[in-house]
Amino acid sequence: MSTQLLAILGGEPAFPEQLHVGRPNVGNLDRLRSRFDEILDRRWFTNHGPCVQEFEQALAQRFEVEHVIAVCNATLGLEIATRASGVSGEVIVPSFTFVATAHAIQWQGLTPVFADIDPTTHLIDPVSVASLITPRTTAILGVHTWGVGCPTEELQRLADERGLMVLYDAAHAVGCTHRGRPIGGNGLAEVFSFHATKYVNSFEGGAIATNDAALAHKIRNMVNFGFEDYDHVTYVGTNAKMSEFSAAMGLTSLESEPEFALWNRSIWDSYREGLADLAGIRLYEYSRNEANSHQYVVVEVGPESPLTRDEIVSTLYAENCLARRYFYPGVHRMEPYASLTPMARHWLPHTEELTKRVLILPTGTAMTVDRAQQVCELIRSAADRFEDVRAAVRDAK
Ligand code: T4K
Repeated sequence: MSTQLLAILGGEPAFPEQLHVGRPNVGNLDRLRSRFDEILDRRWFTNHGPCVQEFEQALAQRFEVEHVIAVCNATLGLEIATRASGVSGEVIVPSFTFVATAHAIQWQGLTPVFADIDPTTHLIDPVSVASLITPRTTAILGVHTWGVGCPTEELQRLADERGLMVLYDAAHAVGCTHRGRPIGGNGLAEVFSFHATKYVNSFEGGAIATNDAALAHKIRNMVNFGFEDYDHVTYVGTNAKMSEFSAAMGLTSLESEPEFALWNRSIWDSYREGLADLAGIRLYEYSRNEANSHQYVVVEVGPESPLTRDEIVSTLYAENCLARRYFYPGVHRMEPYASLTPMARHWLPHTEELTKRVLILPTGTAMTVDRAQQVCELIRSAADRFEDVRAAVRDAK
């Protein structure tokens, strides 16, 4: 047991500086600076410049897909991928996801319909999906949550039987495999995020991956106002282009991905060791048969834990460890969805339960194995003194 008094009980915070979930990984700074200099010298800043082209090629190779179109963020990427695919009416999505997945649908005047998840994998449940299909359903938008591949075969079979399209939100899935292959080629299209907080980042950014040449062509035009060439517009388009500076960051961070992977893995191992045997605490395990970035250190706090998830988050916050509740309270409980589908909570029992249990711990290159061990010791100390901690959390409210 640690002898240091917990900050929530009046001690000094364990960490002088805040530990974040989502501190950006950078990679080789010198390489990044030289890329920036080249861009400035070239005076070519956007509109599918050489860095964006190089980034798209590198990603296509990495994802083992025919076509990759870089975009300015994954939210617009999802909007464009679904729009270019001809999705209409209702789209089935998990509620256990970042709100952007549903917003990308709703923003286009389509209707997201929330499916439940498998409580073990945290992934969209095909049985729940099947129960929600109506004559208005045209697509399923799965999410490879934590970079773990959805049950793609079951979803595709269901979609084929019912005449639906399948697309994937692969925002978490850079550097991850599914059934032994890099995520990127499933369904009609898959959409990745390179937001600053992601494992590989381009400040803001995303990419749409597809093996469908006609769809790729349409997406590429839509990303650039619908321009086919200088004077010729073929679709309603938008501006979702990635800038050269973003692509430079993306390329630099992609080059360092193998180091990020090893770093994250060692931190994840440290958490695994440190949290072992703690009552009611389950670390989400990644399959040893698949590659995973270990970008998400996902902890489930069950009923056997002496402290609730929220009490643990409050304890860690006091120590300057900004653990996060994902994806609380569930998209179906956020507006406008809570008002539009107030009954959704009744068919989402696993989502309702999981959003109360999950917390995410900091990792990435700004973290260290030692700090991860310290975080575990803090959780252990808090469990040992749970009555005092509970009272302190209550008093702090
Ligand atoms: N689909 C899924 C499944 C997603 O998870 C996401 C995004 C999307 C779609 C949409 O992708 P994008 O359109 O963003 O490309 C973050 C990110 O903003 C978001 O990209 C991400 N998912 C989501 C899971 O997490 P917040 O609300 O947690 O971000 P924020 O600002 O609180 O930052 C997290 C922590 O990181 C903070 O404690 C501070 C630190 N931080 C953040 C930034 C931006 C830094 O240290 N430096 C930074 O530059 O949403």
